[in-house]
Amino acid sequence: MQVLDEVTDELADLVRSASRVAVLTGAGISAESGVPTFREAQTGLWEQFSAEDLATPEAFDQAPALVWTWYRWRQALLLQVDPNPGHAALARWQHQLAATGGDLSIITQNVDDLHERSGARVLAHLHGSIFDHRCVDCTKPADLPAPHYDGFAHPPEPAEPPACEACGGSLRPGVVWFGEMLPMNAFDSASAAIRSADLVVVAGTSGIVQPAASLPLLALESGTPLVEVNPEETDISDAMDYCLRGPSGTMLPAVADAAL
Ligand code: BJW
Ligand code: ZN
Repeated sequence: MQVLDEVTDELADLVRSASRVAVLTGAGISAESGVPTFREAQTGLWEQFSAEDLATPEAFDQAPALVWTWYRWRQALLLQVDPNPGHAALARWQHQLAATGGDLSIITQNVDDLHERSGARVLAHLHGSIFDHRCVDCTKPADLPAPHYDGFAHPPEPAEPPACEACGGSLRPGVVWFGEMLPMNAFDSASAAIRSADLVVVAGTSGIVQPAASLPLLALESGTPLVEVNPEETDISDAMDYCLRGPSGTMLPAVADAAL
């Protein structure tokens, strides 16, 4: 494994020769847009909870207003921020490969839509979307207006989730909580993209949460090179061929430029 603080000629050659690229992204890629990562300390109403405490079906059962308001506030914040140069670099690289008969598959654990807003197509949202809602009882999807919160200020108090129009059950966000299955289609298409890639990039994830963290390791079976982009060492750094130690907003544009 090589730990790098810039794209070397060797890595640039590898990137330039890759025509089928799979990229797994995590919360770190949205950090430079002003979105807190999952394992950062919480503030406001949620100060005494970790995000892991809140992202469970049990938390929603026991404290629906607290959990619901957390998601509505996070939606509000997302609506007030923009994609950053890391998202833009992946979109640019994806368009460039598509124009030359190649492919770049974005597989994200993020529930935000910042890849899409940067002009990229996302193959798989492994953990769902924060902007989708469905009934906990009858599973009917529901459209809601944008939240009235200011995402840069904390709500003063928790609000109860709205009721489903069809059955009166509670609405919940369309995300995947701990202990829940990932959407099968997303997981299968992500596995296929990694198995058929000739380069796999992992950006902005701690590599802690399964089964997403194991997906890039499928590349080891075929000897496909693995590149990590992260300012910190992670749980999956040891499996990487190259670790670019720096923020994705700087490192991904450098990687995408090398592909030109
Ligand atoms: C930067 C940066 C910059 C900062 N540039 N980088 C096997 C072993 C052990 C446990 C399990 C196992 N298999 C399953 C489990 C249980 C569980 C699990 O993995 N637990 C772990 C805590 C150990 N997994 C599940 O429950 C999954 N379901 C499942 O397995 O179903 C099958 C099953 C069902 C029932 C019984 C048994 C099996 C579901 C997991 C769902 C995860 N959902 C969440 C919440 C989504 C909704 C929401 O957003 O609220 O997804 S949890 C949270 O973690 C979120 C994220 O997508 C996910 C990953 O986090 P991520 O993206 O890596 O963020 P961080 O914050 O951890 O890291 C940020 C990184 O960015 C850091 O490395 C920074 O250094 C870096 N960074 N600035 C680049 N500028
Ligand atoms: Zn319902």
